[in-house]
Amino acid sequence: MKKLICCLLAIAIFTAIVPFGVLAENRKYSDLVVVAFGDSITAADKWQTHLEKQFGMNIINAGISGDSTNSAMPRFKSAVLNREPDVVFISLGTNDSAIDMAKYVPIETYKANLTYFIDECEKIGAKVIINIPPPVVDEIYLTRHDSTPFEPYGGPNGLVSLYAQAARDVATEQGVFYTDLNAAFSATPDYTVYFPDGVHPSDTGYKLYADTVAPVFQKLWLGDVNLDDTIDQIDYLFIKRACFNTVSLTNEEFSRADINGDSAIDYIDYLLVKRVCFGTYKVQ
Ligand SMILES: [Ca+2]
Ligand SMILES: [Ca+2]
Repeated sequence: MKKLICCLLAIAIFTAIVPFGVLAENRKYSDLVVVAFGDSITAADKWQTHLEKQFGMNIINAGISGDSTNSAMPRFKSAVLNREPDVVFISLGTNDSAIDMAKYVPIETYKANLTYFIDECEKIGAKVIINIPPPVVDEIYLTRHDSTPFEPYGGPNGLVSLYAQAARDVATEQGVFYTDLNAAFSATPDYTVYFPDGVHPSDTGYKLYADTVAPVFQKLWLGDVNLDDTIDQIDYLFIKRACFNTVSLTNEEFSRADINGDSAIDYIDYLLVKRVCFGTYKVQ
């Protein structure tokens, strides 16, 4: 009997002290399958490189130059879904808005295509981030395009702005995160310096692009300390134990545990995650 009590006591102490993660190592960003689905801005593989360094992960480049949501549609299954991704960046829209060209996609079709992409990703459990189309520089863009079809919209960038808003609307309606690259570039003192050919970012432009995407990617996993796609009592206990210094978190686990983003893990973080578990708080 004494032996049994000792044994039960040992188990109780073990489960109280030893964090669940010791038994099965937590997933890391480097374990994720991340796909960037897009056009030439993605095909250049530059904004992804910054993120790969920052998060220690690989991003599969599924960008094809010149693609709109229509022309990318036939390869969506093979380039994205068949890879069974954890995260999909969808970065399309600039080519859709090229109203003077055959690749033009009307805005309602663009919205329907984005909605389809999101739905299909969610069916296989992939998280989606919509990268909002960045602005274009009219003066340079119009050296290669006929200005007439753009006039009702105040120029090419006026039309891109409508597609940017359409993408925001779809993301909001579908409840997925988006990276507002259009707003980020437009908010700089002179965004035109970032687009030497009027459409594609320069190296500093790609850095700004990546710096805008990074916090959104991070937010995608906020609260999910062990990166198992669920925020539950395991995450709560990780945060609580980190708070009491009975478990040490890696840097990336720390960033996912710091719910309120104040660079500290304390009772506010574990109370917020507890509320997420009970459905009374949503990580925004
Ligand atoms: Ca989790
Ligand atoms: Ca915190």
